[in-house]
Amino acid sequence: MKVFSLATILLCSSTAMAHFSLDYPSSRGFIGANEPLAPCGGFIAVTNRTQFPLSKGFLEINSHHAAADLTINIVFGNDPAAMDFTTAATTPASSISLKHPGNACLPLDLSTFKNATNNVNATIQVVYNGGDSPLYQCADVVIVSNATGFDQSKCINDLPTGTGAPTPTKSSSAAGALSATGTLSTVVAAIFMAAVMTF
Ligand SMILES: *[C@@H]1O[C@H](CO)[C@@H](O)[C@H](O)[C@H]1NC(C)=O
Ligand SMILES: *[C@@H]1O[C@H](CO)[C@@H](O)[C@H](O)[C@H]1NC(C)=O
Ligand SMILES: *[C@@H]1O[C@H](CO)[C@@H](O)[C@H](O)[C@H]1NC(C)=O
Ligand SMILES: *[C@@H]1O[C@H](CO)[C@@H](O)[C@H](O)[C@H]1NC(C)=O
Ligand SMILES: [Cu+2]
Repeated sequence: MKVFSLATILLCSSTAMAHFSLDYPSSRGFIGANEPLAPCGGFIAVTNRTQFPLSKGFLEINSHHAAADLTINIVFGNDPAAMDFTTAATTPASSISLKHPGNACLPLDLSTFKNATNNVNATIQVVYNGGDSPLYQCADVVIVSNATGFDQSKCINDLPTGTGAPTPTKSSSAAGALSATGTLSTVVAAIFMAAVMTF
């Protein structure tokens, strides 16, 4: 496990290096030093909306901690206030435990959410905890049933399918939220981490 903590220190000791980035759908904005600022990493204004599919959507992130716990919240509406994010966080849309650094494609299926219907505006918030402090990124979206503008090719996992890509499991939450749990073996993560470090 030493390789994990060493890697974490190496990867996060530089302020120029992101702890994590939300790469798709487009983030409201990214400033590494501001990522700890809730609710959206220092970005308050709504930006261009990415079409997000009602069912079988995903978020693509790049994680720079050896392991991290993520919570995904969804706030419906055109211009949510900070309080709306706080409210949304009481019924998270998804919880994911990542056991590897690098690219990760996080499934997010909104089809069971009461307020998610065709042409509804929403903001997706990612809360990332890699062991230092909670970090925030947001993406403004429009939920659509026929999301031709959603780029399926952005779903990238650094590890081959079957060896630890995050997999959603239904939860029995009243909000109809999904949860997902990464199942990556620490052995594979350690090998991957070593490769990153020697690179
Ligand atoms: C938003 O979209 C418009 C139209 O596609 C584009 O002109 C503009 O540059 C975009 N703004 C940002 C911040 O991406
Ligand atoms: C869903 O919509 C209803 C009615 O518009 C609203 O009262 C409720 O707060 C919404 N729920 C969420 C999670 O936004
Ligand atoms: C969704 O937001 C866009 C601007 O981002 C706005 O033009 C549109 O009217 C909104 N849709 C609804 C249903 O309010
Ligand atoms: C989805 O949208 C595309 C482009 O807007 C359209 O060509 C296609 O017919 C639509 N498909 C369905 C099933 O509505
Ligand atoms: Cu960090």
